[in-house]
Amino acid sequence: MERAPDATAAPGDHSIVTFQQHLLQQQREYYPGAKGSFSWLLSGLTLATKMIQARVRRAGLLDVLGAAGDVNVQGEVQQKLDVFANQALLHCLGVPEIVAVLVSEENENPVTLRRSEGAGGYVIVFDPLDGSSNIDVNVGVGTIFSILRRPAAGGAVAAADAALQPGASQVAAGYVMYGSSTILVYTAGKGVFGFTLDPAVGDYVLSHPDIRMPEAGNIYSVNEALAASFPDRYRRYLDRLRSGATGRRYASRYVGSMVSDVHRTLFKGGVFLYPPTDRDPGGKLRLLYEANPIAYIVEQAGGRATDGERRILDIQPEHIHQRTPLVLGGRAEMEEFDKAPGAVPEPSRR
Ligand code: AHM
Ligand code: MG
Repeated sequence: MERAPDATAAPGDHSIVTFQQHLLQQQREYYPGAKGSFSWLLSGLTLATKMIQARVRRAGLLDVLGAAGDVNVQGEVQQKLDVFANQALLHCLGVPEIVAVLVSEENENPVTLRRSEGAGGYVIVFDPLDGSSNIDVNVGVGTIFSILRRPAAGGAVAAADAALQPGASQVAAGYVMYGSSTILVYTAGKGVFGFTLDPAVGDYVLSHPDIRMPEAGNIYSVNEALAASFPDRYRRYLDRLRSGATGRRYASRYVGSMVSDVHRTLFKGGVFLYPPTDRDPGGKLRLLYEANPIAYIVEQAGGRATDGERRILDIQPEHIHQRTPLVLGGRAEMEEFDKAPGAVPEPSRR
């Protein structure tokens, strides 16, 4: 895969493309009538993720400061990072002229912005810091987002319902992974693109144009400690992957941070699963701000994502915090899953 040159090593090198430039290029090509509000909204989103990554990068230091900060009246350093991430996104996206409703994993109810009639064409749904329980041990975490249009019925649609659209209606989706580098992976339905944050210039630079998932891989990714309570079909599928019956040899990798596990699956191929369990019979992951945006990216990269039975992007959500089982992977792994014998119980959704 072609990599962008080092932005700092080649002053004046015009082959460097920032995320903002990429958006403008795509708009010129596909949406010539666009008025710029979409790219404005994305610049708010990327600003928030830069603020979050700056905090994540100093997480261990902030813990030290946090102890001293007990005497600090501001109390800022005591904030948990997921609360900080949520506030950064709410702040940077709280533009009533562009955004009507914000839905966050961290907020029980949707946040409605006061806007004048006709303003605020978008609904943004996000998980501010997915996998945040891993932050204490320096494991990659991420922000996941999904962008929808506000339903045409305008003010008549209650805020709580504005986000209840199937994933197939997403205008754009992406995630930012705060890993060994900070990378933004993004789709607006015209392929998947990766932009690495260049700390020297403070901008996301196109590093992975047109990401395609390998058709077959050799990694499966699942929390195997829960396997005893997976439905039979999932257990048999995993048995087949382990036994070599598929004709391929598989290794197991599980970070427990969805963005990290999905990112690896996107680049190296294979399959990622979060099946129904006795603890979470409807699955653990959230449909609106975890499964949908990731499924959109995976499909755009040539893979598939299902809840074990249905295409994730076809599911009509009923609640903003609804959960779903999730199976996503490359063509070969998903075909094997389709063939695995045994019925999946109808998922009971929250
Ligand atoms: P979170 O949104 O509370 O961080 O939970 C979601 C995370 C995912 O990142 C990850 O795939 C999953 O939970 C791991 O769950 P488990 O520890 O049950 O394997
Ligand atoms: Mg999450």
